[in-house]
Amino acid sequence: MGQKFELPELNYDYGALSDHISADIMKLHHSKHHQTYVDKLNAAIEQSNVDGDSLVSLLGQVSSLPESIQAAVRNNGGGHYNHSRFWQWMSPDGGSQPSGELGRAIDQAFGSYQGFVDKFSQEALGVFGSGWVWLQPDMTIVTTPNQDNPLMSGGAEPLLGLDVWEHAYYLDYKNKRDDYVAAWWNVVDWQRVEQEFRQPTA
Ligand code: MN3
Repeated sequence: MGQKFELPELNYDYGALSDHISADIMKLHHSKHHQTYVDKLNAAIEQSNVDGDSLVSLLGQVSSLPESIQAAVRNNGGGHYNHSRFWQWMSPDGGSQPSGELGRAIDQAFGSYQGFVDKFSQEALGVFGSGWVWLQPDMTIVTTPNQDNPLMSGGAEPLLGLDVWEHAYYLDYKNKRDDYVAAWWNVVDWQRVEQEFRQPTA
C-alpha cells in the first residue's frame, strides 16, 4: 500500500504572507513540520488495520482506536488535519472582517468583531505550551493542547483555528506570542470562513 495521506499544496507562495508571517516560517512549517505529521500518520496507519479513508472520521473515533496507534494518530493525524485547515484559513488577500451571516453571528455572540478578536486572542495567549485555539460553528471558542482538535471530543469541524506552537512564530516573533497573534488577524481569510459557515463540511 502506498502513502495514504499527502501534504497539500498551499494556495499561495511561501512569501505571500511575509508582511506578517515570513517565508522562512511558512516553508519550515509546511515542508518540514506538516510533512512530518503526514509521514508519521501514514506510518501509523500502515502498521494497523485502521481504515484511514477519512481523516475527519478517523479523528472523531481516535479515543477508541487500538492503544498501539492511538497516540500516533492523535498527534500526527491531528497535526495533518489542523495544518491543512490552517493554511486554508490564511490568504494574502485576508485581513478584512467577517460580513453577512457570519458577521451577524459573531456580533451576536461577542458583541462585535473586535469583541471576538479580543476574546479569541486572549484564549490564544492563555494556551500553556503548545496548542491551538478554535472558533466552532456554534460561536464558542475552545483551546486544545498539542495537536488535539474539537473533532477528537466529538465536536464539529472548526470554523477557524490558530496554531500557537512556538514553531509557528518563533523565527519572526521570538517569545512574543502576542505580537504573532495580533499580526495573524491581518491574514485571516474571512471569505473562506464565511463560505464554510454557510456550507458546513461536516
Ligand atoms: Mn504548527
